[in-house]
This record gives sequence, C-alpha cells and structure tokens, in this order.
Amino acid sequence: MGKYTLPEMPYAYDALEPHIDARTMEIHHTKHHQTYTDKLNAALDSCPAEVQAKDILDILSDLNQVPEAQRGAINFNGGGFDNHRLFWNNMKPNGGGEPGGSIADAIKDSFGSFSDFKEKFSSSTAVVQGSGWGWLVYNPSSKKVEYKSMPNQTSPRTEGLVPLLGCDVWEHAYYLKYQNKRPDYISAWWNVVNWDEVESRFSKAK
Ligand code: MN3
Repeated sequence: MGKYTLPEMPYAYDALEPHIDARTMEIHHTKHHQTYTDKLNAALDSCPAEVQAKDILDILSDLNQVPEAQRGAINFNGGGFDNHRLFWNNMKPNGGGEPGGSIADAIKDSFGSFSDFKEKFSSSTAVVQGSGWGWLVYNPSSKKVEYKSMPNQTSPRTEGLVPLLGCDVWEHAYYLKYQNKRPDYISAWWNVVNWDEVESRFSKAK
C-alpha cells in the first residue's frame, strides 16, 4: 500500500445535484482522483527516502528537492492528489451565496467587491486553455488574496501561493452534464461553494 490513500468524500455523490451531477462526481472521485493518488504513490516509490519522508505539501512547495526524473510526475500527480482533496471540501450541498468573515473583507480589499471578484474568477477560469484550474489564493508575500489560474494539475503551492478555493475546469469535471459549455458549469458551481471552508483555510494561511 502506498503512502497516500483516496480521501473519503465529505458528502454523497448526488449531494451537489442539480449543479454537479452524481455520475460526474462518482467518476471524478473513484477514477480520476484515485489515479492521481496511485500515480503519486508510484512516483514517490522512485524517490529517495528523504523525499518520501516529507509531506506532499512540503514537496509541492519546493519541487527542486525531487530528482529530475520524478519531478514531472510528482508535480502532476501530487498536484492532482492535493487539488482534488481541496476541491471536494471547497464544495457542499446548499452552499454558495456570499462569504462573511475575514475572507469577505480580503476579497473586497483585493477585487473591489464580491461581484467584481466573481466576475474576474468566472471569466478568467472560463478561458483557461485546455485543462486546468482557477484559484483564489493567499499570497504570503503581499499578504493579499489573488486570482490565479494554473495549467493541468500544477498546484499553486509550487509558486508559494496558498490555495483557498479552486474550480476544476478539466472536461472530466463537467462534460457529462454541460458538454462544451464550461461557462454554464462555472456559474452552476458557485451554488455549491463552501465559504466556511474557504474562511477556515484563509484563517490558517494568514
Ligand atoms: Mn479533476
């Protein structure tokens, strides 16, 4: 057995209906997330013991500590493992609405207003080329929240950013229900955002 196992879902596969359909959630979790997990473990098996001993978050924050032969696989599958772990918890049934607390103030400070943030996040994530993610991140250097899109499964942690809220725009996240209409998926996704989780993540990051 590998170091990492597929995390359990915090809710049923059909809990996010009608916004995200149950079949997509089941395949996304049991096939895609499982594959990133398995391939992360396989890549770690080929790494030196001192790398294996570190937590994946520490590894992602400095990929130069990974031997070059394994770096691409760790970036992709380690990112995929952690991104999806965040993604499931970034959503909840009956979510959505506007955040309160300190994350609301931070969003207003960086983007002007919540609606300006939502527009920026939606429009920028809709045009991510190919497969990738849109993220609300905390930047420890500027001490502000920022929008950041990332390609494929590359984690914002690889750029020293702390992921707070991520929207997976790989086609596997929406194609069964939304086909090529990625903007429709993103607008539906806002209805399941778990702002309590984002606030909690932000409080720890600050
Ligand atoms: Mn995915």
